[in-house]
Amino acid sequence: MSHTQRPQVWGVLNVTPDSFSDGGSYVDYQAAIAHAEDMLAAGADVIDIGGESTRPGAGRVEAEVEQERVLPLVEALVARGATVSVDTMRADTALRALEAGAHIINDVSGGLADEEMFGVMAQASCEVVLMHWRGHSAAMDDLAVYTDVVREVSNELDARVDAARAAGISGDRLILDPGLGFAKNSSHSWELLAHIDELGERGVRVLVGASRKRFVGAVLPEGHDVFERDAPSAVLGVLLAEKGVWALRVHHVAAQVRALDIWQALQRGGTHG
Ligand code: PMM
Repeated sequence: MSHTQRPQVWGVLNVTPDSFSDGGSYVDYQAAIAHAEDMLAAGADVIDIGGESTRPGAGRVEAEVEQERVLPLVEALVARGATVSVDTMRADTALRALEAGAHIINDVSGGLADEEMFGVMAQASCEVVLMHWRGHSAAMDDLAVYTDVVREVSNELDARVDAARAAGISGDRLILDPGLGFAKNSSHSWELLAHIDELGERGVRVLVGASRKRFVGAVLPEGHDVFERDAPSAVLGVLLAEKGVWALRVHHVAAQVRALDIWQALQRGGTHG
């Protein structure tokens, strides 16, 4: 079935020195705010702020460091009226982010990294992203072992949904994410995307973070610059919209927003503008 509903666009704000495609660019507070404002002006629905890199092989940062990076930005962007998501696996960071006004907690570990996380989420009324995850970045490439990646990711996400509900987080607050590149090689990620509609069949919203990832690069010429992945990522975002994906987490917001504009113009029969 082909879908026509426009997905949300979430702009990535990595406040880390070492994230994969944008590490170091926005560690400075003013640079981070300026980038967030650019993304909002370009049409981002949500700014997703992360203070801990999750690229393959990355080590953990201290909670205090993560919070020093993230919390001032949450406060500033909430004060500007933005919808703010915080990308964290730590319950304490999530709690402080919610106190600072964050609307969404994006836990790439789906509540597995910190046993206090679901309790914090249950006490709040925020939206909750549960991503498929098998282990911390330092070890995750070794965990990319599946016999049927679509079924296993689906089952493992179902288990997280059940655990979240049991902890008191209602299903309508949940957003599921297949966790592309997290304990997945390129073929795993492509296979998951080809079957992404199956994840949506349980009636829970689906978020996808494909932007600039390795598996996108695997289709492009060797030696390409990471920024050359933005246009292909935007095309992929449109194809995922047709498959009913509810939100796209992207680095280049303007590219994705324009690609969706073109898609909608085509839906309307070329009456755009
Ligand atoms: N990917 C990264 C970080 N956080 N959160 C969600 N929900 N989904 C993702 O796919 C995801 C994420 C990887 O790092 P990046 O910020 O460099 O894309």
